[in-house]
Amino acid sequence: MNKEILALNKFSANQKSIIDKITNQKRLSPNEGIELFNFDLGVLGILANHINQQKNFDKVYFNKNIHIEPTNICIYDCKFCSYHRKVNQEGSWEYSIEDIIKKVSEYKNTNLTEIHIVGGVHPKRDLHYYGKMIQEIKKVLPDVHIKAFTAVELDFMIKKAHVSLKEGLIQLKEYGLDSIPGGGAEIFEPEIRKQVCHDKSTADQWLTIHETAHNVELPSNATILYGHIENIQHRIGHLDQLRTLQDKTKGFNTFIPLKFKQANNSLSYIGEVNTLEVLKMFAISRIYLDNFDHIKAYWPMLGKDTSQISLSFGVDDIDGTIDDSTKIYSMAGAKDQKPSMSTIDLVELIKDAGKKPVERDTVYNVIKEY
Ligand code: V47
Ligand code: SF4
Repeated sequence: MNKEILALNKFSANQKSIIDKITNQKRLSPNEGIELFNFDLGVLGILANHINQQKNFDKVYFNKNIHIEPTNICIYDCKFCSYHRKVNQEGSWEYSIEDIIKKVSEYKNTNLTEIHIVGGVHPKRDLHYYGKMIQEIKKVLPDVHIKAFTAVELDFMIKKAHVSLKEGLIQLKEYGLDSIPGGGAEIFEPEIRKQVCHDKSTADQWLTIHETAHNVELPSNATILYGHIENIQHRIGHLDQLRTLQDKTKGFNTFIPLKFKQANNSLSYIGEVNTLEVLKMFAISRIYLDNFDHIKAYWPMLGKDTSQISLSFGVDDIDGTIDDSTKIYSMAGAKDQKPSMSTIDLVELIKDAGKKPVERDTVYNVIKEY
């Protein structure tokens, strides 16, 4: 770690003790996590980089994946969401299982390793509908890893099938589900959650679904949606609940901080946090979540430049090739309206940041080092 640069800064006694804890691999308390927001961004970068080096060396992971968004029809009304529509509303879509099979058939013999499936919560679709979708995909691409359905989608589809949560997750696993993405977490603090997504699964339900998934050996990811009406206490409270669950189950693969994007939704008036705040959030997540191996910058949302800079602020993963298969962020105003990167683009982006590109599968087995 660059101790000379740290020595150039002036720190309070509390800040010195926090730096000592970080360099001695000791866990920070929630109050110490909140204090991190008062640190200079350069210092946070040095500290986050130090931790990331210990966990991942110079490696930066990516994968070969596509997204499938089966529908944007959703019974809920999250205020930050630019993407959901009601049944028959202009701009709504629903792909049939046949449409989806046609799409995935294009990826035979392409070394695609992951299909990420996330969409709206459709009022008529239960776990057997989505289970059959997964089963059909696996007939075409038997070796692909299917990471599908946020806890919010799972909550609805399992209840609709009238089975217990555990039974529902086991049945989905039998259909071919391999892991669960991190969406739907938003912000756990109940008052803020009520204001930004009042009618969907609660924070406790999100946490219980992930805990139950881990217990039936379905690993998952975790997210936070930040940069809207929450404050830094809410952010650290959220990270703290994730850290506690990870201590218990060790089932989370990676943490993905999702910056609120403002276009075309009911919270547009708030605006967006700037790049400095994005980098701060990555660094603080890396420092606070001492039991998470990986921190991911999701490039279709952040853009390529910010994702590249984030690699100096504790991030060790930039997701995948995507192949222009997601609309969630382009509809919310992401710069890249047709997100796609070739393996060569990803490898160059990582090498140009002075890091070592590693292609991984969804659960971080190494496929190829570049
Ligand atoms: O839960 C919706 C977010 C999530 C906006 O596990 C928004 O690898 C910002 O699950 N601004 C769904 N964020 C996406 C998701 C995901 C994405 C990338 C990687 C992984 C993974 C999972 O998208 C939602 C919500 O938090 N979202 N609207 C918006 N306007
Ligand atoms: Fe529906 Fe998900 Fe959008 Fe909320 S974020 S309205 S659950 S599609």
